[in-house]
Amino acid sequence: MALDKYQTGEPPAAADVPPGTIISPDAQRAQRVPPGQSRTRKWPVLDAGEPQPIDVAQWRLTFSGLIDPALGFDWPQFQALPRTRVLADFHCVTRWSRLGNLWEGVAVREILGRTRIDPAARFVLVRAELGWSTNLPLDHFLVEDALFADRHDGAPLEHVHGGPVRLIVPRLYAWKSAKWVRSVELRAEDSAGFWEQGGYHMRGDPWREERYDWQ
Ligand SMILES: Nc1nc2c(c(=O)[nH]1)N[C@H]1C(S)=C(S)[C@@H](COP(=O)(O)O)O[C@H]1N2
Ligand SMILES: [Mo]
Repeated sequence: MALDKYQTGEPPAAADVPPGTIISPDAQRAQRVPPGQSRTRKWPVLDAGEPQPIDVAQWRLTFSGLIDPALGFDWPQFQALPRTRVLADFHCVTRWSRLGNLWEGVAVREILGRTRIDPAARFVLVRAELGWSTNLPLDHFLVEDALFADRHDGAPLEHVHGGPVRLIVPRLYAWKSAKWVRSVELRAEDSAGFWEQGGYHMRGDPWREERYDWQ
């Protein structure tokens, strides 16, 4: 389903989206395209490598590090969690932005509300299939519009876009939104992920053009 009505570039009104949808702050701006970005209406596929299709019978999402207790979800357990819906823009550091994505899944807050976070936790390291990883500050992860998404624009998330489940962190560049997500570790110290080790920014705010750490 192509939800073209969300791709006008105009800020959506609450009445334009399904009831209960969180409209990400970026999508509420009058000017929705961050500096140095260009709009695309297509949805490019971008990754460092695509894993084999994932059988949900083998799928698992785990949370470890500075939390007590650690958490883990298999597919039926994940599907039984309370759901959320987020309308958000998606900004790739290679300079394309796709506006008006309707994501559905389970909020990061919903999951981390089920454990106790050690006050020393300040960063997260997110790991995905094929050893890929990305890091971000914990306070940028615990926002109300960050979620583990299994649906996009009304359809199950396609494998090439990270299905069955990917992370979506709408307020940061899209490389923080790990496709084929497997685990999350809460940490006291920051630890560079796959592209961060190659010089990409440890935070990655598109409105500050935090593309590379040397900027
Ligand atoms: N596992 C994994 N997740 C990833 C990547 C990757 O290489 N591997 N690339 C990131 C980058 S740079 C972008 S722009 C988005 C692209 O998501 P898309 O292919 O669904 O457009 O995924 C992000 N998540
Ligand atoms: Mo990207």
